[in-house]
Amino acid sequence: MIYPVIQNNSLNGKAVNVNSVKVEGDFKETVERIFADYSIDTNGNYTINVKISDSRKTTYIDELFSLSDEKYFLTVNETCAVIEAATRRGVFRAANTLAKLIKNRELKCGEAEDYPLFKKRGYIEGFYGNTWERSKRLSVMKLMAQYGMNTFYYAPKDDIYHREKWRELYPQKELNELKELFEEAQKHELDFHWCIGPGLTYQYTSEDDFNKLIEKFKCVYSIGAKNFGLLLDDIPDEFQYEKDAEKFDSIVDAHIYLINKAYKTLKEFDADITLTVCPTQYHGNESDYYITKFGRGIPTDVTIFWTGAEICSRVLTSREANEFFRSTNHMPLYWDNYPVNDCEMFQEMHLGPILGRDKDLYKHCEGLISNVMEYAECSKIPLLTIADYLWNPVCYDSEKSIKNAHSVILGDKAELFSYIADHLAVSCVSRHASEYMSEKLSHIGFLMSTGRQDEAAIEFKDFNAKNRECLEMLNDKTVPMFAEMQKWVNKFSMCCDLLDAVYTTSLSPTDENKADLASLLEAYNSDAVILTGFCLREAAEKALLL
Ligand code: LTM
Repeated sequence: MIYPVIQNNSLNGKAVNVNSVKVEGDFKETVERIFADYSIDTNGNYTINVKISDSRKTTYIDELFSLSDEKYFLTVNETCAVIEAATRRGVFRAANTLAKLIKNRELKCGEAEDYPLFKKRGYIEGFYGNTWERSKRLSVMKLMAQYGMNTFYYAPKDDIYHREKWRELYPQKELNELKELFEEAQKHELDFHWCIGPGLTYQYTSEDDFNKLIEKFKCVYSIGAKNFGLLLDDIPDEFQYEKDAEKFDSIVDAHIYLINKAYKTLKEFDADITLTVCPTQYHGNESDYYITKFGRGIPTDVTIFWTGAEICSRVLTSREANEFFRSTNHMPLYWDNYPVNDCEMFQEMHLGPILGRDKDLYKHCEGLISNVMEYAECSKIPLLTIADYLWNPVCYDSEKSIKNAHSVILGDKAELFSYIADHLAVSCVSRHASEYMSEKLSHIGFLMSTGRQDEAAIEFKDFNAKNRECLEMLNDKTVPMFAEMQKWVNKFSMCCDLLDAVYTTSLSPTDENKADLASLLEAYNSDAVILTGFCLREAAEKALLL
């Protein structure tokens, strides 16, 4: 099975064994590069023929009643495969699918028709904390494009030129870095959106501030970017300058004034420029005064970010999205605060799959943009599940998707990794903690209390041996993801010791064993990093009472 799941797939005929390919037709270079990224030789003999056709078949998506530039068809037979699409982006998607099928040895004769259901599918660097390093940025971009995302928003809260020093133009070095990122996004068919967050110090009545803002947009425009974001989240919701308070009745009027003026100026400068805005009320009740007035006060082609009922929403529903549209005349573009783990969440590691987003949400919103963690490598895991959901929400299966994500990122390390991953899924989308460990401990407890000590011993030793094997693997810092997980790995090490002490004390509840267990438990509990759920503490406390 490849991910994201193909919409209509009848590639189920005779198996085709392909070791190398030869590309012919349109976008040859793009397709060859994609195959090279999967380490598939492009000097071979299985022919891949690319045809561009702008027909109803290659562009229209029935479920959406709209055209898409990402739809494609694949026809596979024993000697060649044909890709049909209307644009480079469609060919890009098709080539990734074909490369995955070949790489997984799953290529079979037949046909496939594929297209995404969410229009905008992507991620935003919109978190507080250390900004991603260059190489990590490039690596996440490439991977997410391979798995069907089409959008990237640049808005790191800790890029000083994005927020704190918004008035200052990027120095040449930083501008060059942005240019590289923009070009990389283009290469991978990701729409690049550059955002600015001036609201901490912006004076709405100041012509000077307005001109500085436009100059900043123009500075980034000079690298080729045309999709912009004006973010007014996490700023004071009261006026900071007397002149503003005199001119505007309320803060929302100032925001509408700024957005309309900026949008008009940018559009006059270049009609292709697009604008996304983040309101100061970006979550909650869709029909509150601020957000209703905000939406109705700005042009309908300006996109509005919305995080749902909460800042980090457990669910995103079609009903709420419809309500948002009814109030604001805009479909929301979800700024989905998952897997981000900044601010109060900094002790959590969010590695679980995306959950709780309605299957038909794509009909009621502009798209969904996931806000990532400061840990780029770790973010790849939940992001892969988000990419699956966004491409084909109807067939999205969170368990299969997360399993695939583990194997994409960790290969043959994936199985052992599940011993720590069991504990790292607690977030706004799920409260389930340590499900596997909980099952194990309760079964071992049952065996012990029914006099089956031998069976309990085997099961316990096997379980904690796997935990320790996992721990040893995690101590390999050459795996980029493991290096990022250090504080959770340290706590996992304490967890393994605690488990041994629980077992030893359960078998032999001497004062000495209990004292050892109590001190390990105290150390475990006083480390604020969040790892296991209640089951471990419960088992330890029970053993102490024996
Ligand atoms: O969510 C929004 C629109 N803004 C900020 C984000 O920058 C931050 O990463 C998240 C999660 O803490 N919360 C916010 O309010």
